[in-house]
Amino acid sequence: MKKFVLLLLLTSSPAFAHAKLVGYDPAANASVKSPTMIKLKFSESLEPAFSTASLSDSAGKILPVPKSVGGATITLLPIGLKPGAYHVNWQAVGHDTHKLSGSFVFKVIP
Ligand SMILES: [Cu+2]
Repeated sequence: MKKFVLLLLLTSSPAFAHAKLVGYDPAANASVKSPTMIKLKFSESLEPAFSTASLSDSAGKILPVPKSVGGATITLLPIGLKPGAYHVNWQAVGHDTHKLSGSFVFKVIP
C-alpha cells in the first residue's frame, strides 16, 4: 500500500505533468520526399483511448491514414503522399488526464 501511494505522488509531480510533444519526424516546416511514416514522440506514456493524430492536406481534407499509439509515440503510416503541404494535428493525454493538442506542417517535394 505504501508503495502505491508513493507511486501516485511521483506521477502527479509537476515534473511529469503533461504529455508534451518532444520530437517529431518529419520536422515542422521540413521539405521531404513522400514519407511512409510520421512519428510524434511525447514526454510521457499516452492514454491510447484519448490520444491521436491526423493528417490533412493543404485544403484541410483529413486523409485516411493508419495510425497507432504505443507508449509515448503516435505513428501515422501514410502512403503515396503527393507533393504539397500537409498538416499534422495531434491530441495527447497523459496519465494525469490533461489534454494537450497542437499541429505542425511539413511539405512533400517530388
Ligand atoms: Cu498534466
